[in-house]
Amino acid sequence: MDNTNRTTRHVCPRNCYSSCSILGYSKNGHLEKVTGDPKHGYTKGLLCAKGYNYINQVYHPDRLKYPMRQYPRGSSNWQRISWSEAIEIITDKMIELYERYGSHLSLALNKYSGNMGVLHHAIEGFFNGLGKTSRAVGNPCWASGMEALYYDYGGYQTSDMEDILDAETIILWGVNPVWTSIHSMNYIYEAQKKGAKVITIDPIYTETAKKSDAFIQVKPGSDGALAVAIAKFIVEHELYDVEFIENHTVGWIELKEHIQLLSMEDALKECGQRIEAIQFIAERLCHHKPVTIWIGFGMQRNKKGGQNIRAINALAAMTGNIGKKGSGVQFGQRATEKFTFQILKYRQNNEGDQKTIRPIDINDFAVDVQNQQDPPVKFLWITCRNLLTQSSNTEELKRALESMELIVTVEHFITETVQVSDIVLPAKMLFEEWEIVASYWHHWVSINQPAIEPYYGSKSDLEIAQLLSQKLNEYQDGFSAFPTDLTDEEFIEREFSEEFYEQLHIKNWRELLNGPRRVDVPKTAWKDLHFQTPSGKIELYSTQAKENLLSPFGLDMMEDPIDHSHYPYTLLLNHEPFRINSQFQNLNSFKEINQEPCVYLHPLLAKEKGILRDTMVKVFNENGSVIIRAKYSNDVHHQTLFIYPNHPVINKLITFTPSDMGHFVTGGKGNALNNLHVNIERRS
Ligand SMILES: Nc1nc2c(c(=O)[nH]1)N[C@H]1C(S)=C(S)[C@@H](COP(=O)(O)OP(=O)(O)OC[C@H]3O[C@@H](n4cnc5c(=O)[nH]c(N)nc54)[C@H](O)[C@@H]3O)O[C@H]1N2
Ligand SMILES: Nc1nc2c(c(=O)[nH]1)N[C@H]1C(S)=C(S)[C@@H](COP(=O)(O)OP(=O)(O)OC[C@H]3O[C@@H](n4cnc5c(=O)[nH]c(N)nc54)[C@H](O)[C@@H]3O)O[C@H]1N2
Ligand SMILES: [Mo]
Repeated sequence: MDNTNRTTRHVCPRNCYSSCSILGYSKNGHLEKVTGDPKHGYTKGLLCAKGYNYINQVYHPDRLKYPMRQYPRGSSNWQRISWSEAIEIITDKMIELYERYGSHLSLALNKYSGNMGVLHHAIEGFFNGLGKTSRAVGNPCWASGMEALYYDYGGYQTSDMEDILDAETIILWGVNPVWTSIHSMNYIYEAQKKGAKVITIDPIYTETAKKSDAFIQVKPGSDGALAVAIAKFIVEHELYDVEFIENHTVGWIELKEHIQLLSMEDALKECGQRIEAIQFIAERLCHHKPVTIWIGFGMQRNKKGGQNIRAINALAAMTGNIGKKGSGVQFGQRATEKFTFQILKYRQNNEGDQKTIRPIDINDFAVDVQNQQDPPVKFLWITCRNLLTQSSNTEELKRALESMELIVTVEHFITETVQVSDIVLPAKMLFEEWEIVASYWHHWVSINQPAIEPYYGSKSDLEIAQLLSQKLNEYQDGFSAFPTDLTDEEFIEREFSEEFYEQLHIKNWRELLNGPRRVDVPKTAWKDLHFQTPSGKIELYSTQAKENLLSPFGLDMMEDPIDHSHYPYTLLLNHEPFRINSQFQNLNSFKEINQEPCVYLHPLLAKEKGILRDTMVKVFNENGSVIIRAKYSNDVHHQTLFIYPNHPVINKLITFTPSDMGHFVTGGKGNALNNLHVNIERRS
């Protein structure tokens, strides 16, 4: 490409709060160094340990170089094949299935968040351009929380993190930014220096809790009960914000009546707190304003996850902590996603904008893919997804995959998912392709340009979609509507509208090459106090929730009808510092840190169970068991177990447990991964 020194702009496309803008330095076509981009107004020139390690990922000795075919599937007998052979095998199968079934419904796509860039939607665009196909829908990450926000506010906004500098109280509710969102910590530390008090609410005394001024250790899933207790205290002592409630909420009378019927004693028992803790939080919410509450994604991966988030939203609303600088509920936003998403919109002529999807639940994929009959799914395309490590019900999933006639995975490495595929296609990494990424947390949009030639024979997901389209159109003109004649840059161009340019204060997307831009949205979420709900106000009583057979009340106590006495402990698998989901673990520097997975338990529980420190124990439930080393920890709630580092083998304990919400806004219920009930015993 170039034999001189080059500096190029990139953006980390991983599923992460930070979406860092990166500068790449290359020499003679070799990437030499990466740094954070100081022009990024949120990350301010800093990366994380993984980001600084990108060069080791790009030139990793295990990185895939060429398309390969494994025969038979699962044998590890991989043979290198050419791109044209690969595309021919794949398109031949697509055509064969089309001729057999008279539709493309036997083709399924399972894509998720390995790369969050807009151009990575190309494969979905390609599937759309075929006609109706089967697709993984729903969201494994934040579905129940998003639906809760939808009922309460009608939409999704966050405040800039600078806003938190005005907070007097910061509540980190089920979020662990020291591990999962390190750039946020600088803002939190600064707020602390200015006098803000930070309270962390978590079943684990996390690294974030250790940096906080107060820590409330809750039982997993009991946040709704905790919120009910706090709300009852506020009502009893008439501490609520009458003016805010009257002007900006609906349903207060109904909600107030409802929570008066709920028992304080039950609520305290459920969350395992004393009234002093309740009083402390209530007083912070009412007398030490403004209060910012940050709700993490971890706490809503629970059967009650959606309702628990509604409860926290209600607390913020009844105390008037919304819409003012330094206050608000932070979760995630969609306000910066202003792309045209033209990349998804290439359709067969006769289909217009009709739905082109036969949905398969992404969270219950193992079961739901087998439910699809007439025709059954016979071809599976997996991309940006490590299905075998990031799904529930993995044993069932392996069985489900057996009935596929062709499985293709697009990847960087031989992952657990690649091992059960027939063909693997090597994907470009960020330093080799064009891309644009908008954050779901802060408000910055960044561009990614190629710095180096593609690694050996790797291609971008977009190029792969185009190759498929081209080959299918040789079979029959117009068989695929996905364009084959546009360059990456032309695809980018089509993602921007005049309105989006105005909001970024640029005239052309190439100006992003000078540095990331902030989308012009208010710095404080819901600053205008105009909500997108049917009433235009915060809905403490939601008719929409009621219509969807959920509790209409923003605060409620939810019963769990299942008897967990055989599996009385909750096993948490939290997101870890030296990986993003399943990515980066294979870097040498992290392999040393992420060594043997261990289960952490409270010494009192260990004593009760006769478990000695550092011995092997059995962790089990109705789905199976794992043998693992036990470590004592005073940081873990006494009814909770914590496994660190996470290991795919633990997934066999997890079947899909739907959370209460998610279907209405994402097409599938959330995944209550943190409702993993187990038992533990000495290894006999
Ligand atoms: N047990 C358990 N399961 C979980 C979770 C958990 O905490 N525990 N968390 C859940 C959550 S919150 C999430 S968000 C999901 C994440 O689920 P996934 O999105 O599946 O997870 P990742 O590991 O981030 O990415 C998947 C793969 O994408 C590949 N990849 C990266 N870039 C590209 C690219 O440009 N092209 C292609 N084709 N591939 C690429 C990576 O190499 C990686 O193997 O997992 C969910 N599943
Ligand atoms: N380094 C790193 N960063 C990441 C990721 C990663 O894997 N590694 N993943 C990215 C992705 S996809 C996501 S979704 C986010 C996740 O990042 P976070 O939003 O921080 O979510 P988690 O780490 O899943 O869980 C956060 C905390 O919730 C607690 N928790 C679990 N259940 C409950 C509960 O019922 N109540 C309460 N109060 N707390 C509970 C856990 O103990 C944990 O400390 O991070 C993103 N950033
Ligand atoms: Mo996630």
